[in-house]
This record gives sequence, C-alpha cells and structure tokens, in this order.
Amino acid sequence: MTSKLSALNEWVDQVSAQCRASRVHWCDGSEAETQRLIEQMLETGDLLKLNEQTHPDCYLHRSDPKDVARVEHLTFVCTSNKDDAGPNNNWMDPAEAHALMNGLFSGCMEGRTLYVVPYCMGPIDSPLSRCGVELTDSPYVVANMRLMTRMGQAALDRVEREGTFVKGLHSTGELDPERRYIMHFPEELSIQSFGSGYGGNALLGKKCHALRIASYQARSEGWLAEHMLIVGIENPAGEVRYVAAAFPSACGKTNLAMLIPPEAYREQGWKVWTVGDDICWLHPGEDGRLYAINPEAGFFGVAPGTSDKTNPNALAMLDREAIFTNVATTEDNQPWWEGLDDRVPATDWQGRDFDPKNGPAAHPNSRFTVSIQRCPSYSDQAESKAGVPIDAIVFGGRRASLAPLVLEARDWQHGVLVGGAMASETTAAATGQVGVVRRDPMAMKPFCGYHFGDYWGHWLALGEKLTHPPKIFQVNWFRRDADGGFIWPGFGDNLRVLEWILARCRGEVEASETPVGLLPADGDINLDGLAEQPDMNTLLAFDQAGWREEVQAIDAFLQEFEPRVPQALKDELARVKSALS
Ligand code: OXD
Ligand code: MN
Repeated sequence: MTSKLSALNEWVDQVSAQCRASRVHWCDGSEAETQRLIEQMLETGDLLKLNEQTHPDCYLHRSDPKDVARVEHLTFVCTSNKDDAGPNNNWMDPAEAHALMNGLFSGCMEGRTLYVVPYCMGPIDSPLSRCGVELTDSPYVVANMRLMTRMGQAALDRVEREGTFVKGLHSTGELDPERRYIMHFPEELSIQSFGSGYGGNALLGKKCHALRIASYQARSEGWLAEHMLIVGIENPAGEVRYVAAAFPSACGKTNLAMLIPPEAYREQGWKVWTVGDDICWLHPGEDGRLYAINPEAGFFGVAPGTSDKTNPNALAMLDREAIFTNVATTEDNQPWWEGLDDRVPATDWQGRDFDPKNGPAAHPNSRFTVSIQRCPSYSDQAESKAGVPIDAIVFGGRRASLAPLVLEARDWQHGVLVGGAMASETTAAATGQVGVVRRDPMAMKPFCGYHFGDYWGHWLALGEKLTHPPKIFQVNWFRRDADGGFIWPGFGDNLRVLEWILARCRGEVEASETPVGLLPADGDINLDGLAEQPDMNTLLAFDQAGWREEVQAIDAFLQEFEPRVPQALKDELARVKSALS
C-alpha cells in the first residue's frame, strides 16, 4: 500500500531507505491487523497473555528495566533561535540535532518492519483535530497507538485531504540510555524519538505531538494545547457543566476524570462524565466561550494505587482489551499492582519471583492502556465536533502545606499567574528524584513546546478574546497533617470541591477575599455524609507569612524567564505582593 499523498510516500521511502527497514507496513487500524500484531508479539515475547478467564484480551508488556519513564533530560525542543525554546526546555540547534538523529536512525531497522501509523488527534471529523503520521519499528507502539488515537484508514484519508500532518519518526534502537533522544522540531512540525519504547517517549501522538508540537501550533493558530483532563459534572437538575483541570503527572487526573460521586450525591442524582484524562485542546468559540476536545482516544494511566475504592470506573475497564506495562502478576497470571488489593503477587514487573527485598512488585510508573470507550463514565459528548464548553479551569498541585484545598482567581489575568506559579512535588512519572517541590506552570513544565514567557503571553492574549472566559481555580488534594497523613479524603469526595467551583461559576455562593484569591466561606464546602470531618480550618487557612515567602519564590521563578515575562503578569504579581504587605 502507498498513499495518494506524494509528500507522505516520499517521506516513508526516504525513512525506509535511511533506516534500511526490511519491510514497510501501512497500518489500516483494523481488528484483523491488531490480532496479527498481537500474535506476532506473543511469539517474540514482546507481549505475554494474561489470564483469559478473568482478563480476556489483556496483555502484559515488560519494558527494558532501564526504560520505564519519560526522560525529560533527553527531551529537546530544537528551534532555530535558542531563546524561542526558553529556559523551560532543553535546546539543541536543529542542524546539530538532525545530524545526531540521522546517525542514530541510519540502518537501525535492519531486519525490522517499519510501520506507518496514520493517526488523528481528536474526533475524526472535528475541525479542531489535527493529524499526524508516526513511523515506528515497534509493534507495541502500534498496538498502543491504536488504543490511544483514532488510528488507521480514516486518519490517512484525512491526512490525504488536508495534505499536512505532523511527522513522527520513532525507533526503539537498542534501548541504550546513552543513545536515547526525544527531539522536537516545532518549526518543521516533526518529532524524532530514538532509543526508548516507553509510552510518553514512544507513543508520539501523546506528549510529543498533542502537547509539545501542538502547543507551538496552537500559539500561532490562536488556541491552547494543555495537560488537562476534561470532565462533565451533571447536577440533580440534569445540567452538565464541563471542567478542564491541569495537574502534573501522577497526581490523580485519571481518578478525577472518572470519579464516582459520594453516596449522598449519587442519591441526589449527581453524575460524572469523562471526556479525557490527560490532554485538552481549548479553542475559543464564536460565542466567546472556550471549547475543549480530548485529542486522545484512550487512557495510558498509572496503575499503582488504582483500586475499586480509588477508581472503580478504571478498574471496571481493566478486565478486558487492555495492555499492561510493567505491572506484576499473581499466581494465576492476573495483573497486579500495589494498592490494588491484598493478594500477594507471584511475579514482579521484571518477571522475577516476587521478593519484597527487590522493591515494589509493580513498577511505580507501571501503566495500563485502554480505549476510552470502555470507560463506564464515557461522555456522549466525547466525540462532539465542536468540543464541550468549559465553565471552569482548575490548576492543581501536590503540596503538603500552604496551598489551600481550593482558591478562586479574581479574574483571567490573576488565573494565569495562579497557573504560572503552580508548584508540585515530583512523582515517578519521570526519571529523577521523587517528592521534591518544583514549579510546574500549568502542569506544562515537561510539555510546553516553546518559551514559558511567550506561553503566558499567549494565555493572556487568548483571555482577552473571550467575552465569557471560564473562571480559574487552584486546588490541592494533598495537604498533610503533622503526622504526614492526608487531611482531605480526596477521590470521589473531590466532587464536593467541584460543586463549590461550579456554584461560584453560576454566581450562587459568596466567597471570602484574600490577597491571593477567593476562598470558600465557612461551611460552603458540603461535608454531608463524610464519616470523618476533615480539618477544614487547616485546609482553608490563609497563611499570610507563608504566602509572603511564596510570592518571593514566584518572583524569583518568573525572573528566570526574563526578558519574555509579560508585563501584565508582573503587574499582577506586584498587586498580590502589595496586598500581602
Ligand atoms: C503521562 C504523564 O503519562 O504525564 O500522562 O507522564
Ligand atoms: Mn500526563
């Protein structure tokens, strides 16, 4: 097979010759194709079959033990002008990066098949969607891309109609961490990834395209590509309001996207609808509101901690047609991870007999891949061409202290400061130390494809175009008490906070003003039905001295992005500072 688009054919021919691929396979995305790939991976050991009775059509992939997370230090944004990538990215000169990658790709697919994977990010017929083609030598990547994107013939048809697409080239190479690079060329709308088979490094539609390249594209086209879940909240009157929420990796976006309301809420008729759990493309609509689509079609969720208590919806979709990566297995070959239940696993994520001395049985960043359509709370608006209208944008972080349970920004400009100043403790989703507080503006630190100063400027400019902008909030589910325990119950009970947020959006409740934003008044977060009353005084305290230190830290952080920090953002910080003094 070839394509009607000569630019695509020429690129495939050129890559296939350069990599000396033994075969080229154009993916049509069909069921039969997936079955053939799975058979082949079962033969090579790339996939292992899990218990067919309990988990029909579920497979386990064990990655190389040194290839288990995104590698931010090996991820580059290659713009012709270094300053355009900003201090928030590693930068390499495009010519140098191409020379390096050409060397790595040269001959790397000898004896391997080159798969041509056309995909569409977003509903296949939505004008807000964008297409790409990934060339990869990994059948595991193909199988994941089929779950994570609209992949195959329909995407190819759209690529051919439009004539433009993001070019992604990927090879697992030898999985040598010394020969591993994830390169982005935003000016060329292209991505080159070598030496890793891990999700965020290798499924190029996800972080590389839908965030880094798309954020760059979105800036010139007047929209936003964000690291946000999208969730619909239906109240007892049957009205559904949509919230987009940004959290750093492994801070519970998947859980929030498909939360089950507390019993008292369920009885009243509250429901939650999942549109997306990780990435959100926000476009201004003609009515002056912001509309969101989820560019993805599946979940690549963190397994550890997922249980029928924390996320029953996720668990319900993980017993069929799922790919598990780096989880442990039980004696009867069911997938298992820490926090799932109290069974003792037989085999750890590296295939060894489980021995607690070797650390956790499942890798802390082990994942499941599953189609969003399997989600019990899948929204009937997830395929909407126009997207869903967003009432509230929520920024969240993992902070043991200071940041209150919820805080409302005064207006869009203040909201951009709140998002830009976000900080969170690091998690296992990326290699490096876990638990260190780092600034993670809009949860985009690892994902923004250009200079943060320009990015904040773009947020501010976009806000000016919206006659009905969403309100912006900050949340923190992770406050700890003196013994280190979490104060807020989290999970389904986070709906209590979302209820307040939506009530604020409709102007139904008052809030109390502080220099750093608006806090719920006493008693305005509904705690009915909670077995234990959390310490709301701590959760909603305004710590003036703590915030004074915080604004100094924010100021120092913003300075790192000079001279490109928008004046309006500095003015906003100055306003907060003076209100605090
Ligand atoms: C993810 C991540 O995989 O943010 O979504 O690391
Ligand atoms: Mn993510």
